[in-house]
Amino acid sequence: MMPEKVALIIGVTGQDGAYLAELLLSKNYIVHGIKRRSSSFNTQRIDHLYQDPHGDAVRFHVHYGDLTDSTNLCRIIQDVMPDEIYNLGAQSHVQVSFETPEYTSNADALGTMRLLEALRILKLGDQCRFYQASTSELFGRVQAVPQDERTPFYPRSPYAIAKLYAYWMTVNYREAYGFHASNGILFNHESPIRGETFVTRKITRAVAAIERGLQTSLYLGNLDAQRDWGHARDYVDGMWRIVQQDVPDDYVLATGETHTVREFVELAFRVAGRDIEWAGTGVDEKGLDARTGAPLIEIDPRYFRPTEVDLLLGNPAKAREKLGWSHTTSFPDLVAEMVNSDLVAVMREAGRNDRYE
Ligand code: NDP
Ligand code: GDR
Repeated sequence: MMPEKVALIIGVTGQDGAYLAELLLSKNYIVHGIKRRSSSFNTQRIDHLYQDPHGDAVRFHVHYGDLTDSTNLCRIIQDVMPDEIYNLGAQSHVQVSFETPEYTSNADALGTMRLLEALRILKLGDQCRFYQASTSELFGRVQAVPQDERTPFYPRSPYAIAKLYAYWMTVNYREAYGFHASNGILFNHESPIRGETFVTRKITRAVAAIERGLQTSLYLGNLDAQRDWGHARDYVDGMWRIVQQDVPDDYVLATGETHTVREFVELAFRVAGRDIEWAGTGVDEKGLDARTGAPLIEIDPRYFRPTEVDLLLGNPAKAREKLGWSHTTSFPDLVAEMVNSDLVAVMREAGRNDRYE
């Protein structure tokens, strides 16, 4: 058994927060998370980890907080006295960041500064390790293929620009004040609990709904974007490994494979037993059911971004060598797990679970 450590996860209600909380609890950590107040429930991904706070030996605690509120962050850190902070909190949707650039900068850029500054004010910089959720979006208009820790950044959205600030603040607190602060530059990672407006989950939910007769077609944007997609479960293990290193540093986590959105669509429908044929070009392109000719995929220009990131392909050699990390879930297994999970989920939501579980 490892010695008992205390971790604080900002963004514990998100996809990665939920997987990381599970991982750390399995490693005997006491885990604290920060959740935002919301008018409807936002804790579905961590409800299974909930422990009655009135009981003995509670190991999972959730506090109300927000990256835009420095005094709240300072107080929580002072109360919790964490050994490790994982900053996974963010307005994390690239397209939404074009609509909300000020809020995205406040939460994603200044929020990171607030956490680092709280550690400095509380004089905890030498005892609390810090992980920053940096992103392959930093590479944006890519300057080299594949991308690694030395590839120059060229961010292409308010989200990526806010994350660039957070990346450099993390490096700066490491260099200026000797913090154990590290960036994980993570390429896209997905799972059955991925947010439903990211393209992978949007596709797998639609495939399931179409398969169950609850929906006829799906509108998408740029089908030719290429992403290096892995499974979130593998990536939270990488985050933990980064924080355990004696010397803080920055690491790319990626699979080293890239696929188009179009390939993701084809594979997801194939898992559900349908083949897609493409017809037309540009915004008139359609994905047709190869057997019936029914249009399953249509293009909606609303989903095109003002500036796109065309091709992401990571080189995880440094993580492999120094952290002993590599992904374990293949692209086809990831797609299959997501589609199969959504086939069950959409029927449960429609109140028809008895027929499919
Ligand atoms: P999610 O969008 O699923 O989760 C984001 C989390 O941040 C949620 O818990 C959300 O709360 C919380 N949050 C949002 N705004 C604030 C705020 N103002 N104050 C406090 N918390 C806030 O993202 P992922 O789990 O997919 O990603 C985790 C982190 O990793 C993010 O920072 C993301 O930008 C980054 N990243 C993700 C990658 C991926 O492919 N998934 C790749 C590279 C980086 P709520 O539930 O209430 O919305
Ligand atoms: P991304 O993920 O922008 O890479 O950011 P997303 O799944 O939103 O987009 C991937 C690619 O698919 C194209 N696309 C669509 N995207 C969405 N959301 N909806 C559509 O209908 C659609 N059609 C085509 C996009 O144009 C894009 O090229 C994710 C987030 O998790 C970030 O927080 C994280 O930093 C990066 O991954 C790495």
